[in-house]
Amino acid sequence: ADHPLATTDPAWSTAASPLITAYRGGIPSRTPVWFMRQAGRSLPEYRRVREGIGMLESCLKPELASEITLQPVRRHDVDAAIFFSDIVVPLRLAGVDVDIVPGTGPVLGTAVRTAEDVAALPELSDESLEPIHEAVRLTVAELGSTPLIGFAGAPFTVAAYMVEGGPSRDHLGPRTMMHADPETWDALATWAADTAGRFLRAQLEAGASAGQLFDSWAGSLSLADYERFVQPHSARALAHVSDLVGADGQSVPLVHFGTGTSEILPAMRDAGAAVMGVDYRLPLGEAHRRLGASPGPDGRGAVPLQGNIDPALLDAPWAVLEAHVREVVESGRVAPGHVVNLGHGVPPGTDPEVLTRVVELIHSLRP
Ligand code: 1CP
Repeated sequence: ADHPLATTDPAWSTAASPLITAYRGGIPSRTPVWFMRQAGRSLPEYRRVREGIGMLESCLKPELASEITLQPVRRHDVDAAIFFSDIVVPLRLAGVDVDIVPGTGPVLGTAVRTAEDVAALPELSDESLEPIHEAVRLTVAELGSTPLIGFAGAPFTVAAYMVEGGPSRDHLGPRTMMHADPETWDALATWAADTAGRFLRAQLEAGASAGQLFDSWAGSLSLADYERFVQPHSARALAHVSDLVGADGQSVPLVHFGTGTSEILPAMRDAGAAVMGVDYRLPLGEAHRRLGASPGPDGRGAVPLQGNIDPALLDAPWAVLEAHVREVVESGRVAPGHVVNLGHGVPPGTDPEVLTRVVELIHSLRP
């Protein structure tokens, strides 16, 4: 049976918002836009509240996480908030020894490499998710009809950090493990899928209106490896929340995103999310064509798209950036729905006034 979410108060309903309308393939009242990594170092107000507080620590203080989530909405008038957290927060909540090192990213106390390491991983409990519930409740109470997007890291991307013990460029460790020790890989990716699914479900049950699965590094996989070793686990993570329905009785929109995914986009869609995020490497028209050209096992072809302004152009002269943004909006018209975003996260050095101006431009273009 479908599981209705808590936010059924019509005054707070986000069902008619431009974001949710476009995610469902409808025509929104204005062209929706938000930015991956819209909260964070590009904002002086973020740097101020984060002073002297570690990254993971700030994710686990509900008032602070909520405040940081709201900052870019106030400043840029974007059409969604994305919950301020990180893909390794559920690992920390489960009891895994992990930290986010400034200038580096997630680092584990000990890498997870053997069957024994995987068997010893602690389970993420419902009680440990309470700070997440509370931060989301505080945030949606302030957001009103602006939707909050919850998220989780996909099993491959999270497992890549776990096997390597930290960031890596080519993700050799997890890619070797898939072939050299497929049973251990399967157990690790299953753990990562259930952990991601519970983390995402906590955010949606507490009031988030949509969810995004970040498989940021899936582009380092061949299509064959993606299909065999990754897609079933991403599908398992998404299945944790596929029974959830919003205030309008329709299922909660889920977005699936990675970088360098041009060759695996249809296979990623087949993991089950309703919307595909597209990185800056693939024009939206081509993404639409590739998805439509290979309808998956359930017959689904082209789907609503999210993307894909090249983050590099945020630092280009305005006339260059403006032409690019107009082209992205124009090319998105082929899809059944389009939410404008960047092709990856906001670079930390971005001038926030440029982002505000990009939002104004997008809102001035007919949906
Ligand atoms: O001190 C700081 O400000 C640290 C920088 C930072 C921030 C602001 C990290 C460390 N994580 C975050 C927040 C974060 N992480 C969000 C917030 C919401 C928003 O988008 O505004 C989100 C969605 C994430 C998710 C995340 N973390 C991803 C997936 C998205 C993506 O950018 O690809 C990944 C890969 C991570 C790992 C991570 N966390 C932080 C860093 C620097 C990294 C990448 C490290 C690497 O290069 O491998």
